[in-house]
Amino acid sequence: SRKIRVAAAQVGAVHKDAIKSETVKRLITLLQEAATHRIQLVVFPEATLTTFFPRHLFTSQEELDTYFEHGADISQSPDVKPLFLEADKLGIDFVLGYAERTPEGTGYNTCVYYSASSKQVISKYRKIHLPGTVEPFADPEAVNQLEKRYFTPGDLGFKAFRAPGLVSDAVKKADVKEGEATVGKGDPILGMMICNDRRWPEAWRTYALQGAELLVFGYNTGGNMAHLWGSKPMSPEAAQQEALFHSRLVQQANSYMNACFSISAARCGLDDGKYDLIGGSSICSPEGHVVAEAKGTGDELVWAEVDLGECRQGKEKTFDFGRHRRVEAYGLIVER
Ligand code: CDT
Repeated sequence: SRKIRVAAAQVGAVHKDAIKSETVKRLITLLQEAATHRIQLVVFPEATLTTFFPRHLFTSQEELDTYFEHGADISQSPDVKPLFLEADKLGIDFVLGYAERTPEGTGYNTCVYYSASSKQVISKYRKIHLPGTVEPFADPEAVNQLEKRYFTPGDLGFKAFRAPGLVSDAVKKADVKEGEATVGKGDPILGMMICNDRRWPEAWRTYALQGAELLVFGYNTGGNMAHLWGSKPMSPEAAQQEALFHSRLVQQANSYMNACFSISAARCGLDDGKYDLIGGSSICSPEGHVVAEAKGTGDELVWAEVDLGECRQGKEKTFDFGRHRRVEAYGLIVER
């Protein structure tokens, strides 16, 4: 067995004028709650540190830049550093989504994996599937989604990585048997995505091809964005249910089809009392079942003990890629 204790730290409303250091205090509170359950890994949402600013059109670069983290190392950002120090103190790994402005001036929608046992960021991912538009919608009432304006598509690919310190050396050794398929051995293999990426099977599969056992992602998903989805007109309540349904659908289906656990963490609630973001943070099993889910749309820790050994069933049988995939038939996927 490869048991680890993991959590999604759902984060409720963060208003446009929220003070970053105050928001970080909320994240620290969630981390401290995680410690009481002996959680080893906490996943925070996409762009956790601020309101979901791509809904607003900024004409001032200076104002826009207040929503970004600057510099090469997020763990040294003055407002965010206390979160890293707390994780060290508690011995908890975490994934944090934030808007990154590189020293060269490029904007990315980014997340990092901080390993408490290594005392450093061991992996970084930059969102590849950027949704929305470059220009604001003509309808001044429509909520914007200006990610294509503010961010550049990620340049780091979907690179799986091993997270040290989550399973003990004893477990790692006990798990290795002579002649066994090369899944589920050593440190857990993880992959990170951000929000819209979860709707793209290519993202999941690219990680699964690297043996990923646990995929994690944060999201900001509008609850009433029929104009963006192109769906038929519906009531705000129905639109929110539909958005939740699709979010859950892609997580459960892709966890199953890629024989991996997944953790999704929502930024949710009503930003500025009017911009609705769905909740629904959850943890899914490799058989596609929801093993833990959020009850509300505020700050909430959603956690479970998961046995990564359960990925074997799918990886060695139904979705044993080596035996069953037919790559000679898939060419179009990378040609178009
Ligand atoms: N943040 C993000 O990627 N959101 C997209 C859609 C915009 S919200 C209607 C998502 O896939 O949830």
